[in-house]
Amino acid sequence: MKLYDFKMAPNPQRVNMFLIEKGIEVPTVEINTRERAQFQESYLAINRISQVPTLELDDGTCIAESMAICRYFEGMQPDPPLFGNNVKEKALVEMWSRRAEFMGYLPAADMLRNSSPVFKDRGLPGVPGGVPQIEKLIERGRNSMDRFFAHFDERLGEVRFVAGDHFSVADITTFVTTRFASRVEVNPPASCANIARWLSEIESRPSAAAV
Ligand SMILES: N[C@@H](CCC(=O)N[C@@H](CS)C(=O)NCC(=O)O)C(=O)O
Repeated sequence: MKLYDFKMAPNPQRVNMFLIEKGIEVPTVEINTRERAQFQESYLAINRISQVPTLELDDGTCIAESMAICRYFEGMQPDPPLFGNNVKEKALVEMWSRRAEFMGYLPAADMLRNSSPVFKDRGLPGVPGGVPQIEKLIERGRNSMDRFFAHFDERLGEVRFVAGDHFSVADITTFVTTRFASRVEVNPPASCANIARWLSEIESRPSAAAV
């Protein structure tokens, strides 16, 4: 088994954080997307859309998409459960993971990819011919991030972890998103005391070192 990884990229970081929480070690191959390694012929055979991470199983099956990889490991090693303990928890983990991705991760990615010189002509991931940056997406991303922080602060005023009483993959996505947004100097406002409380708890977990 091999994990095609890029330690500084947020989606691989989600998988790495998940693996540390599970106590699972997997050999990795670094695909440096800044050096366009995702577009090499050899990697195209692993992931046709030139994105990281991808997990290659011993039988040659390639599983891409961070959450699909995490679900594979959840099935192989259910403890500790990170996708919820029962039907209700599983649904809540799904709900909050999707909100973290759509309200937080995607706008943060829009902001970075459409503003940073490093992402010039890389407005979307995995497109070999390039995608031009669109300046208007920066402001739209910032507005979405404001809504994301306000909504998650309210949530974390009611519960200890994003999906409820237990640490889950929803916390992983929310944490990686928060760190990712800080790269474009977008941080939770000082008024978000509940996010601050939750962040200090997540930062104290050994898995936070993956981010
Ligand atoms: N939906 C995919 C997204 C994967 C993705 O966007 N990966 C980025 C790194 S975080 C990438 O491969 N970027 C390649 C590029 O910039 O061309 C997942 O959840 O794994």
